[in-house]
Amino acid sequence: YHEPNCAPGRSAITHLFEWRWDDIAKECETFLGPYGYCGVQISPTSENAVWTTPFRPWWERYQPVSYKLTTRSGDENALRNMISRCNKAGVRIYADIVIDHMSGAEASGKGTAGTQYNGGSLHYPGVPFGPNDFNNGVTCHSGDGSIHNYGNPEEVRNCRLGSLVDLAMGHDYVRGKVVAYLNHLVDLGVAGFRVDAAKHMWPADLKAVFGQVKNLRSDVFGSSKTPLIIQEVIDQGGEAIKGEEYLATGRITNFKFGLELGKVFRRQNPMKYLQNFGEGWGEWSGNDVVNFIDNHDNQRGHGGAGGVLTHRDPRPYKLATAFMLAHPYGFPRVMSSFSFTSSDQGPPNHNGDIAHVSINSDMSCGGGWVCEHRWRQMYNMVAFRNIAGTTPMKNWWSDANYQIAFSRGNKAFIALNLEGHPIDVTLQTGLSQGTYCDVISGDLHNGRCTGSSVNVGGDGRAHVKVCSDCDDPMLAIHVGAKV
Ligand code: ARE
Repeated sequence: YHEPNCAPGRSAITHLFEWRWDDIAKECETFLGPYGYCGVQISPTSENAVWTTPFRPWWERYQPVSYKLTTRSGDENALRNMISRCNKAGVRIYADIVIDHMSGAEASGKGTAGTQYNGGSLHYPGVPFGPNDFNNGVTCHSGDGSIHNYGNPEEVRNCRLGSLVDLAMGHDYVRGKVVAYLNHLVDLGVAGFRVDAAKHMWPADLKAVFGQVKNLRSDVFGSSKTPLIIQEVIDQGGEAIKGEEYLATGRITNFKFGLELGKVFRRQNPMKYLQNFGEGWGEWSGNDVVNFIDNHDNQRGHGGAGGVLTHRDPRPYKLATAFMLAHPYGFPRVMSSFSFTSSDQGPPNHNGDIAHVSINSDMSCGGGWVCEHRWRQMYNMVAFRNIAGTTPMKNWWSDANYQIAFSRGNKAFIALNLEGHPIDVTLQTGLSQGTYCDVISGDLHNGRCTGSSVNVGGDGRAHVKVCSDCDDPMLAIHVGAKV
């Protein structure tokens, strides 16, 4: 459950938040495959409640009403087609699964596939689930049925998150329906799951569920491969429920990571302390985590927000993301957002139908799609990570509080600067003699660097210059972009 199942040589995923399935298919073929992304976390695949007040918020997708595969991103055929095209392009798909709960108790009507449901009376005939399949006053003791006290694990797991009606995952019948849903996705060719609200389910119940999920398709992944499981457990310290409780069933979302790097790249904690970042900072083992700078919740003030960097602060955000991708610790996820002015606002749309992503001539996106994953500083660092592979961090250098550099063995080298003066010094890069393109300011194109370049001498040393008052105060070179 910890193995990402990437195609060989790939090592980072992106979350294409609220994208349509047909756009993701195209993105796999034209961009993600060629530029070396391992895979995509997609938005929830199950039929959800349709909200009109507020109008079609992004979060309606976190309110399932059945396990039919029709959502605003497309229907089952579009999903199947996308997964198979992405797999052919060498890009894996990780489905966001919402299995802790169904819709809000206040919601009723028809879902995105046209299925009737009623949250108030706990009727979801599309599954079917009924009143006996949910936690109730016998299992939840919070008084009003919702979670208030995160210090009480029983309340967090048996009561409702907000008003979301809470499935009784201890029941064999409920487990069976969830397992069938997950096996359906495995049959379509997914490589794994992001498990929404995992913290709100008992670890033993998750173990029982995933224990019954079949192995991945052998025609795509080889024999006896299990899905990658990314459990959304928000543990920033100080609560009763610990990330550790979930490591038997896969990786967990590392919310400490973005919080800590947010502080560093906002200049609230010296960058030079990053020398032993990762496990050395009290975070979980690298094999147990998925790391990210921000996610679809905390970038807009929902779950676990506070202090994280987002695309709205592009300068420190690009530095933090480059550090994440350059550093060997953990498995990274690059956020890909749509722009918004209110925290409920859904994706770009026409009367509620999600709009296609438009691509500009410089490869960036338009039409309200931010596409951080298409920023050169991001995708070139994905290639840097792929090239670095498993080579350890070496040649650490730090000078002032906010100037650092390190290499990944003899494969790649990066320098980052947030001081008020440039880096202008000769450093050991670990690389062999030659001229390398700085992949932050440009690319290797027709045997030449379109941005700046670095000359490494026969002794591995190079004169490293990094500006201080520029947009991208960093430099990165690797053996894949050697002139
Ligand atoms: C919406 C309304 C609610 C209403 C509900 C039902 O906002 O008022 O009761 O609908 O009608 C997303 C949105 C929610 C939205 C929900 C359903 O963020 O606003 O509710 O969709 O439409 C906790 C959980 C964590 C969760 C975060 C948001 O532990 O699992 O809250 N994150 C996931 C997803 C979200 C999604 C859900 C779960 C629900 O990533 O996108 O919600 O499926 C501390 C704790 C955290 C806690 C955090 C916030 O930091 O440590 O555990 O996170 O506070 O309470």
